[in-house]
This record gives sequence, structure tokens and C-alpha cells, in this order.
Amino acid sequence: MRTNESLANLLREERRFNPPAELAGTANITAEAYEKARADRLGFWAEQGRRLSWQTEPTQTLDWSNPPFAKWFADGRLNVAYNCVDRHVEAGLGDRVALHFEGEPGDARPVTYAQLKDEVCQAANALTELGITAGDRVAIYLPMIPEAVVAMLACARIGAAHSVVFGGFSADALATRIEDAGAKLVITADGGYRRGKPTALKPAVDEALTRPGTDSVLHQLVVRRTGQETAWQDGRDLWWHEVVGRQPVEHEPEAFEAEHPLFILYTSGTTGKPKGILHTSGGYLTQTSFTHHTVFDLKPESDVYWCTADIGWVTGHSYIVYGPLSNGATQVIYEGTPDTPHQGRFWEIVQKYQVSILYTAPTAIRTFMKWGDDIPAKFDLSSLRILGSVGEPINPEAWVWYQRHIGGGRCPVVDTWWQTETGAIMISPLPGVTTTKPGSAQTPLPGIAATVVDDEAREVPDGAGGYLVLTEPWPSMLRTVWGDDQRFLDTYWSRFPGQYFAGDGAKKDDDGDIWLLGRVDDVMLVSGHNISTAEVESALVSHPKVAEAAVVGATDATTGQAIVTFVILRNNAEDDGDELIGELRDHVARTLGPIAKPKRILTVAELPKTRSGKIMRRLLRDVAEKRELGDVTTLTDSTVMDLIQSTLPSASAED
Ligand code: 6R9
Repeated sequence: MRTNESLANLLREERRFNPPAELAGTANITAEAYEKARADRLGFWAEQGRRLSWQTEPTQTLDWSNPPFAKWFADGRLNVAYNCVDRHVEAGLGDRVALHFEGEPGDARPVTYAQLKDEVCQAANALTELGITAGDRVAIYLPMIPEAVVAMLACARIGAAHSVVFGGFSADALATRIEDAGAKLVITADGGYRRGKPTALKPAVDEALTRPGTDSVLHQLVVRRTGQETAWQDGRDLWWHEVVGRQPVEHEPEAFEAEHPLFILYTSGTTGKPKGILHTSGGYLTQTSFTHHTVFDLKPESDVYWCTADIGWVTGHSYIVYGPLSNGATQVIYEGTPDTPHQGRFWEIVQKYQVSILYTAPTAIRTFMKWGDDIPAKFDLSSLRILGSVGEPINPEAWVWYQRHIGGGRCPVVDTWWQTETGAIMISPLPGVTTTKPGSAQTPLPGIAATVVDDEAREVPDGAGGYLVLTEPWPSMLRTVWGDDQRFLDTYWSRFPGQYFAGDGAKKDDDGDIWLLGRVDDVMLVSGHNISTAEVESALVSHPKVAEAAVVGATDATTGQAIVTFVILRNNAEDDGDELIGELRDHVARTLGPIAKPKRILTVAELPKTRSGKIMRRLLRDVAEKRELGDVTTLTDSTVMDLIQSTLPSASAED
């Protein structure tokens, strides 16, 4: 086990993984694509645009005459749902499974492309009957069931923008989003299954609709999933199986302009009301389709793909719905949690469906590490060939564990950096091309221009750190913040004029490869040194006893900020109190240098996370600085904070 390595050492030769020869020989993309895109970026994207079926082929690629308001493929017309469903059926692939649905209780339902087409057409007819027309907004508040995919595609089919709201969000969060978008319809369910029991959803919609500002909503369309008792308002509330079920399975898809709104997805900024990120049709579908094809090397005839994200966040939009379906993929969608009814559920699913491409988040991987190597070892994971990671920086330790214990040492790991705002993957290795380095997202994809700049917007040299920026527009970029162009300009385009500011810290290593260091707001300033939370977390997790770590900078009278860390121990690790804490502090000091030695280390059972798995460091800062907790409404489990606060005094070690 490593004890004496610095992060720089992690970049050494032995930590690199070459693409497997067989994969390199048959990969969907080769290294030449980088050259080609560099020589003619717009020509490259025009070519990718031809992956789609257009009713009117675009003659323009990019209109950047009014930056940063981009138009891609502006004179082209297409129907997004047609591209995701009908064209595959027309190509004779109607019997191919589009979705292998696995419910948490163990109920399973395959949905073929032909069936998906019928259901999407019926749902589109139902929406039309309910008065929804092109340009309207529809809120979707559903569990991870096939109807979620059908509802999104039905909206796309008739040109209504969907706004998917996480099933785990509160009535308040839902109400704010309904009001901001002016949604005319909410599609929901009686409930869904989570952690072994039915969890109601509709009551939150009922409550949201009592809030002022939500009277744009005319109906709730309710999927029956759990069969639980549900309050009902006649006239307003309608059962999906009744209204959708009686519709004809024919529906003519209408072509819309490439810049027609496809969806709004809200991201909770650190302050103020959530931002409605607006995505449009042609450019978005081009880049999600291209990236899904190349980053996962999808072979639709033989692969079984599984992205474990929830439909309520952007990964679910781009890499469950639009990317995979536009490519005719067969995929698994799973309703529940990874530990129901047992901690091997994910691996049981991989084995059952012979999953070959798995896309998940570092937080899940670290949880699996914590549960122990023996759990995945009980299942046959030999069908896997490519592994993906998204959502947070993946520390090298978790990367290597994933590669070894899930990928059996044979599968390339692609660490994909992107955001709700970017719409699709931007920085990632290509599995048949890139020699990968655990912990680094490495290279902007062909056609993408990203770099790292300093405070003055100057590009930093290799080996230095700063802010991640995107220097050229890209097809799946956000078009604005819904209803608030000024906020779009202020948030993303004012910090470094002419460049998109991602809000992430990053550094370039000596080869020019990019390493993400977490949100800029999370960077600590200790005795005048910038230290990234991601680096300290990574150092902690490289200790054999640590499964997961979260690091924050807390105000400190002498050093400006002091490093306070929260760690979850591995299942088999013993917490021998002060001795362990001393060991961990020394380990970080040895790994990163004495300046990064944590002032306090607290062992905890859980960390506060959003439903998309990101650690909420803001709340941990509140704890570390002994303040009232800020907004906890987006937490997966709000009792976690009580737990952390209760362990606070006894578990700390101070100088
Ligand atoms: C797709 C998604 C975006 C933020 C982003 C960054 C973090 C995502 C990452 C990563 C390091 C990766 N992030 N992928 N950080 N390496 N591979 O997660 O979208 O929910 O909008 O979050 O997530 O901080 O800025 P979103």
C-alpha cells in the first residue's frame, strides 16, 4: 500500500494504463479525430451533425454573431424523439430492447424500440389532448421508471420543453421550479420504491400546487407505480394509464428548428434561486450522440449499457435518454438504491443483464470500496468492457479500485468532466485511444476547446493550476438561463471575457493533461497557499483505512483557513481513536507536504450529499465553524447532519 507518495508521484509511469489492443483496433474513434477537429472545428461538428436524421439538413453550423448566445445548425429542422425512437424502428430494429427496466422490488420489464415508439406516440397524443402545444413547459416528477423516459420523449416529440425535477426534491423545490418555468402540466406518479418500501410522490405535487405562482398548472398526469392510497382532485388529476392508455399508437412527428427549446433543467447555485439551464435541440442531440458513441465506444448491436444516474439530473438526460437512445443502445434502468435488498444489487444487475458499459459516480464507487471487495467478487462481472465516472473528481485510489475490482483489470476507465450547463461530456479519455492516468479527466474531446487560466485570464503553463475555462462555443452548450439572460452573462461569461467560466479549479500536469480540483468556492487558503479540497481528500482516501473523505477550510485566527476533514472509515478498519487520527494527519503531510496537514480530523458514518452524489461542503463548513446550518433541503438524507453534529466533540483531534 502506498504511504509515501505525493500527488505528483501518482503521475508516474506505472500508474498509466494503455488501451487494450483489441479495443484500440475496433474503437469507434481514432486519434486522428483530434487532428481533424483542430484543423477544421466547425467542419468536424458539421460532420457529427450528420449522425442525426434531419427533416431539413442544416447548411449553417455555428452562428456566433451575438456571443455568448450561440445558434448551432440554425437552419436545420428535426424531431428529437424521431431520432431517438422511430428511426431505429424504421431501420428494422423494432425488436431490439431499448430499456431493461429493473424495479427495486425485483419486477422487471423489457421495453423494445417498437414498444417505446408506441408508448411515446400515445403519450404525445395524450399531451396534445390535454392542450399542451409546442413551446409549452411540462414538469416531470417521477421515479426511475420507463414512463419517465416516455414522458420526456413525448414532450420532445410535440416540441414542449420538459423540466424534470428530482423525485427526491421537496414540494417547495418543485413549486419554485414549476413557477419559474410556468409549467402547464405535471407528470408524476403515486410513488416509487426506495430502500425497500413505497415512497409517495403525489402528495408533494399536491402540496406544491397549493403554493402561489403555480396556477399555470392545469393537470397532473399520474402514473400508477406503487398502488398506494392517493388523494385525488377530480378534473385536475388524471391517471396516466387511462389518458395515455386509450390513445392511438400513431403520431406524426413534426420537425422543429434546431434551436427549438428541448428542456430546462434547474441547477441549485450556491446562492439565490435555482438557475433554469436551457438546452435546445439539434446541437444538444449532436453532441450527446457523438460523445456517447465515442467515449463509451458503444456498439449498439452487442453492448448493454447502464448509467446509474437518476433521470432528475443532467447525466440522466444526456446519458440515459438522449445520447443512448439516439444511438439505438440497449440499456438498463434501475429504480432503486444500490443496497436494496443487499449491497451486491448493482453487481447482481450487471450479471443478470450482461452489462458491458457501466457509467457511475465516484461517490458510489467509494461506497462500494467501503462495503468491501468481497461483495462484487461474488458476481460474474466478466461482461464489462468499459467503465465511466462522472460527477466529482475521482481520486486515484477509487479509480484504481474501480478498474481492478469492477473492471477485472481489463476495462478502461473514462473519467468524464462536464456540467448541466455543458449538456454533454467535454473532457475525457477516449477508451481506445488514450493512455489513462487514474484521477485525471485528461483531454478535451475532439472539437472541444478547454484550458486552465490564472486570475488574469492567462493560460497557465503545464504543471500549473488555475481555473477551468472553455474557449470556444460547443454544440450542446446551454443557450441561456431560462428567463434571465443577464444571469447567464454574469454567471458564466463575465469572469473571463470571451471565455466560459466553469467554476471549477483545475491544473495541467507536465503532459498538459487536465486534473479537476473541485469547485473554486471549495479551494482553501492556508497560510497564503491555495490547497484544493480534492487533493487532500484524495490523499486521505489513499490511506488503507479510509473509504471516503470530505475536506473544508474553516476560518482560523492564525492561518486564515485551517483544514478540517471528515472521514468515513472502511468497513474492516478499526477506529482506534487518537492513534488513527495521528496516523492520518501524518499520512496527508507525507503525501502532500506539511502545509496540507489537517488541523482536525473527524470520523463520521455518513457525509452530507446531494441526490446526485456531490458532497455538500458548505454544510460541513458550517459545522466546522460552529454556525447554524444553511439550507439542507437538497440533501439526500437530512438526518446525516444531526449525526455529524452529535459526533463532533468526541471525535475531534486538535493541535
Ligand atoms: C455531469 C454533472 C457539474 C460539476 C462540475 C464539477 C463536477 C462533474 C466531474 C466533475 C471532476 C469529473 N464534476 N464531473 N469534477 N471530474 N469527471 O455532474 O453535472 O451536476 O451540473 O455538476 O460536477 O465540479 O462543475 P452537474
